[in-house]
Amino acid sequence: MTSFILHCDLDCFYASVEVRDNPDYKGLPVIVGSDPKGGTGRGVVSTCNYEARIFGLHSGMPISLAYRNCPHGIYLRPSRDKYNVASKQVMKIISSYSEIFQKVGLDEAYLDVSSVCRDWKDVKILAEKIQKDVFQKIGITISIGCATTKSLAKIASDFNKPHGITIFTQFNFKDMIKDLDITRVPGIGKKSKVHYHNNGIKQIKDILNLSLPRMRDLFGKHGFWAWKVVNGLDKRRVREKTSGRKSMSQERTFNEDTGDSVIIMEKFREINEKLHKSFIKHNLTCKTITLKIRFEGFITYTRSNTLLYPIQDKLKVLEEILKLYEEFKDKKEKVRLLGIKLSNLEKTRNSIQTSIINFAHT
Ligand code: TTP
Ligand code: MG
Repeated sequence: MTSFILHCDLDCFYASVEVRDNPDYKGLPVIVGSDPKGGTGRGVVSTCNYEARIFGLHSGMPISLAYRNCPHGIYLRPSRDKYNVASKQVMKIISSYSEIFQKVGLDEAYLDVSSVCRDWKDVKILAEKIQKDVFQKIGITISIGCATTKSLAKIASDFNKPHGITIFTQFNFKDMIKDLDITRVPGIGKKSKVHYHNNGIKQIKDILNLSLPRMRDLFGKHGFWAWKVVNGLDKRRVREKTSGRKSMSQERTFNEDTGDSVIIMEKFREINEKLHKSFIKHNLTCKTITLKIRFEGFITYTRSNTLLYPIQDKLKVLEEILKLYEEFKDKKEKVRLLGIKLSNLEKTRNSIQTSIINFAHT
């Protein structure tokens, strides 16, 4: 099944919020950053709008240089509280379009819409709807990239900024990315670029022309990753929302402290059974299992194990708990309380509603 992944990135985020709140700035170059002090200021540009980018201004540029290139710009100090509020509002809107949502920083988010879209036409309609929704409700623009993997979706969102929607299908993505500079590949920055350039690799097509073993020979793990990205083989999943729940736990205090291993095992089973029921009900998996054990005299220990893969199976959870319990089983003291906590929760993939949301008509 084809995955449909969206990467949403707000356009010149801080500057967009400033222009929204001061309509007089519309159409003028707006720079958010430190005080330029007439060209002698220290510090850098946090961001600037696209009107300012025409003058060569960009994030991270010394504010003095920005001022020299664009003295007539509107220079503003950042109002972070305002940006935090706008970010929360935008994220709420984006996350309402799919349960599989991952926020990255203040102004980026991934959405897996595989279970709500049948084809790329649906994906486009959905992206347009999100874009419109954000603009109407929050008053700022967003660019959206749609592709089969997270990294390709990220490259796509940057493809046509601002206020763009770019779709890389499984059929056309190589053609769409081949002429881009290699620094568009997430992970290839200014430093690693030099190494690639020294080997004659400047555009994405130069990577596409190499085999995986060759890329690995030349650039090690880094090359392996870049090759996977441009060939659409980045398998990372969009982290799934867990309805805000971070962990699930249950604990039981024995009516009487006990050293009886049969009673202790029975209690572990009972707690695990209870947790498993909630797990099934909420379609959750966990990666981290924590044992809590309290002995007589209130001496309490917790021990955790984080697995490489999420689990839901109740026998597997019990097995992990018993492994953690090993350390305590020969203790002389009697046990007063036992607890299990499951954390690092994710929604299971098959739990995502398979019904197609008829977003085209809402
Ligand atoms: P970005 O998404 O990198 O940039 P942007 O949203 O301003 O512009 P674009 O249209 O290219 O996406 O960063 C998001 C916000 O993070 C940005 O508005 C300001 C802040 N930021 C800094 O404060 N310093 C920085 O160096 C960068 C890159 C961003
Ligand atoms: Mg942005």
